[in-house]
Amino acid sequence: MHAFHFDTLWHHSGAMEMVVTNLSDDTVVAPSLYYGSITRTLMPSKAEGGRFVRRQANYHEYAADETMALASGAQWHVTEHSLTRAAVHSNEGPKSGAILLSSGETGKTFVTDLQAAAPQRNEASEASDLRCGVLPQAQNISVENYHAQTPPHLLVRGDLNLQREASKVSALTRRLHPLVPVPFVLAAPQGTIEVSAKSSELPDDSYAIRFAGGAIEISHGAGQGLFYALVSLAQMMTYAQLDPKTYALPREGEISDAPRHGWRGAHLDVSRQFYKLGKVLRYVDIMAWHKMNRFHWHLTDDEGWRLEIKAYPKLTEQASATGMMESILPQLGADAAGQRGFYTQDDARHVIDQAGELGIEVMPEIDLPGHCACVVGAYPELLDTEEELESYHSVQGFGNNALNPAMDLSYTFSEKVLGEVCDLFPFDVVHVGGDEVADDAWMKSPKAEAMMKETKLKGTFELQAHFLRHLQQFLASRGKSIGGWEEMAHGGGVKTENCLLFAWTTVEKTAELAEAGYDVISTPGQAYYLDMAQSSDWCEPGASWAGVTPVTQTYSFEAQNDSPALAKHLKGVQGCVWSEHLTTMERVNHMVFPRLSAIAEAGWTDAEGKDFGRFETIARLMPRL
Ligand code: TNX
Repeated sequence: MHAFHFDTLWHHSGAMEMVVTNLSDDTVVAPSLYYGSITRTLMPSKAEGGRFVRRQANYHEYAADETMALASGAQWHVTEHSLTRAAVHSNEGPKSGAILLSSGETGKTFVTDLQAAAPQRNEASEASDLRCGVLPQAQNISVENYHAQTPPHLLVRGDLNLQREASKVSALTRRLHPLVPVPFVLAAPQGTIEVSAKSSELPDDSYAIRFAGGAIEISHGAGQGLFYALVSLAQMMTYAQLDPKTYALPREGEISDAPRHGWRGAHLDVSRQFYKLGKVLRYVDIMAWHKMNRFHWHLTDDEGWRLEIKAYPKLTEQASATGMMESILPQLGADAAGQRGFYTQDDARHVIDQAGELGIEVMPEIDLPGHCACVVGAYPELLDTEEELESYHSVQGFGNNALNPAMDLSYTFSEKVLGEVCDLFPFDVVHVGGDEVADDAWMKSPKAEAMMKETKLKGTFELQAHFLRHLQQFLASRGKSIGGWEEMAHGGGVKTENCLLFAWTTVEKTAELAEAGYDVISTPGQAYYLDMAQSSDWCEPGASWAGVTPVTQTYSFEAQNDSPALAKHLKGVQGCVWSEHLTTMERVNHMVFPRLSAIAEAGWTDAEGKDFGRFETIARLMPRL
């Protein structure tokens, strides 16, 4: 979060007004301010509200009076009348800057675009809900009388919480759409449309926006209601700038909105391809812009382990690398040098914090007991030494890649790893995979044979379920629920309490798991796997095991039907981004968008509100990775 927000106003008298809002909890005594601006102060300075300290080229510094105390939520205005030039574009004011505290520290500051003093006002146009550029579509839109030219900014006025949320959504908009003006400013010239907000009895995460009398009023429920209202307004402002023929800001009427599902997830496989921290953060931003709220971070798989675990340093020293000299040879997309990369626990905290600010919980996935080829490569003691090598193969072709439920070390390893994961990730579900163990795994392990004899457990899947039930108990002792793919129900399965399963192999699987009593997230390969090819053309990239998935199929899929079990147990929907084929960012963007936007809309908007034509028009404008 930014501790300060910095707006600037251009006055036609030739003065530039700098307005700093203190978004922190603390009163700040005698702050200074620096910024870089191409519209420069001409010596000698003629400033009001602050004392000119120094300038070097575009660097400027001003100090407040020594007795000045800037309370939390309060604003400090400095107006400079002596300038080298008249500003004629919004990028000619401060581009960057920060508050300098008397302690010598710098306060994190968000800087908006320079605003012109007299915002343009225009006359009206027609009524239609289609001109509100929001995605996912809001549940009820009843507005009219659009601005012929949407103003660049809205002035947000209210308490500290509202100022913080608005500044945060402006910063998010800037990251995703850097070429349009930020939607919300906290100081503006007279005549700028004002936005106010109040909390109300609306359900959690819901909101309403009223446009009337030249002002905008938000009312919102608890949770993310205010944030979602501001994101909707930010989208309307942004798309009115980007495509003014199609989108505009209304002057009259009301939007009321609430999410359809509690879980609106997006998954990212960072094992098959490693994506740098910045891309992961951007993925989280894009999710927030779509009002998605659960990031499923697939951190481990056969091809690479991506999370620092203090108890097992070789997981990141060795298991995070493929290459000619590594235990995992170069796989999909890497040259002979292989691929390496992982996130430190500090990196993970960075993602968790940014996601948290944007209303997103991060669910980590540590894929167990299968998909562990790189793990046993780094720690071969996890294998039963008497088990024949390559005695079974996973569907992806890895030999002996599953931790063996007959070995104590499998439990020690999993508990130590999951213990660190529980400490690191605050979200109450930890996903432990459970998928795609070969159906003959461990059947040639003498240790597994002995265990089966002793316990009467039969075959791979009963052994697997035994192991997973143990993990479920362990996680419960740490106050967490277990998450896993649908195979967690095999072989007798894990307990239905404190458990969330992800149905993926077929469209029917969601209801089957719900009928078996499991809470379930619907993510069928046939609709929501964004690695599936979008057409049957030879040159169209993607996987094919679940068929061809054009965006129309993703968009029209409905996870919910009349099943009473689904009414009780369907917790939401999720898009999965498996990365075997996503070898370049161009491919990622080609395959993930706009299908991820379609899933976001399925998670938020009731079936009656869906309309492919409307969706397609706005989906084109949504940000890419
Ligand atoms: C199945 S979905 C997998 C992944 C692959 C994906 C490719 C699941 C639980 N397992 O390991 O990446 O298919 O579409």
